[in-house]
Amino acid sequence: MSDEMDLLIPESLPEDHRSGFVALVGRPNVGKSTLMNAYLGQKIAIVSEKPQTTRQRILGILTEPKYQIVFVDTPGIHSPHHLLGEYMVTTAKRTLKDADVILWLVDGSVPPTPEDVDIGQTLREAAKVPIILAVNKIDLVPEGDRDGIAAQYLALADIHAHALISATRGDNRDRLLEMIVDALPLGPRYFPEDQVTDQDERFLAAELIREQVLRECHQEVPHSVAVIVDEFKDRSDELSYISATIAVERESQKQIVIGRGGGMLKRIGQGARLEIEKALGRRVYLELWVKVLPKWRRDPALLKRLGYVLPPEADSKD
Ligand SMILES: Nc1nc2c(ncn2[C@@H]2O[C@H](COP(=O)(O)OP(=O)(O)OP(=O)(O)O)[C@@H](O)[C@H]2O)c(=O)[nH]1
Ligand SMILES: [Mg+2]
Repeated sequence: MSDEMDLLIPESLPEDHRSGFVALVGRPNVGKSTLMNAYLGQKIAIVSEKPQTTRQRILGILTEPKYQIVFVDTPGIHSPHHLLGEYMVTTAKRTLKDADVILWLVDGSVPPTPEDVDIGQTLREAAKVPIILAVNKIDLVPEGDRDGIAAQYLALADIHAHALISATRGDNRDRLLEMIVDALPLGPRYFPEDQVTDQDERFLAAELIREQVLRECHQEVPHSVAVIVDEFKDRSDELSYISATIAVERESQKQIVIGRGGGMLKRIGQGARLEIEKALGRRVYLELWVKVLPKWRRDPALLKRLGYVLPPEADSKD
């Protein structure tokens, strides 16, 4: 071991300690956030049946005696139709450049889509680190069809290793984790061992509210929603007060989110309160408001105000 390595690795860690950033990338809805949450054993990133759930880069830090994996969950890569979408795709692509390992997740219950082909192309052009392919949702695929589907994805990029997994049921999740650790470089812990994410409680609360909107509302409404936490106060050790605004793009969407007699907003609030209480480990008093911010997804100033700010660029160009 070199002198330089000795400096990087504190004595308490084994000599072969591995660490690094693992970019979780793929098209929307393939199960990236589900897989990260499964490895962390808690809800770090919100999950929904609808595509384009994750909008920002979210870290999930898994620390074990022999390694520290920093998962970087990213928005699904797609063809964007507005500035928010462009922001999401750029965020995901920038993450590729900072990664030590790329974990490319695909939906094994369907053959590759044009978006998968494009991502394969991007990876062929941009990736300088090992790419591990995880063919997810195999619980939905008859055993005899699995290898055939995997072969179609394997042909799309230069793949270092691959696994057929089910993020929800657990098939091959441990095997995949071993592959990730094996592909990581030797290195120190980048984060304290008890830190699991880079998100603060305000961001988490906003996301858990948005998750309920995704669950309860349909068509274009979930995609037109942003959540801002206006106030977050600890009233005591056991109780926090949170006041948040659900921003939508049009008056008609506001009516849908409020619902008849306020019923929809009440359901969103009840669901979110339970999730936030679970995440924070204390009781929460949650107050929700709904406001129209016209065309916020196309407005650079509003995007910034809502917290959609690009992560710094690693290299010269996207
Ligand atoms: N059957 C099955 N469903 C899964 C599996 N993994 C994830 N899902 C479901 O797929 C849907 C999308 O999961 P997410 O984790 O939100 O997907 P994502 O890739 O993070 O999506 P974006 O954030 O939109 O890019 C959810 O309904 C999950 O429950 C799996 O292994 N099997
Ligand atoms: Mg996600």
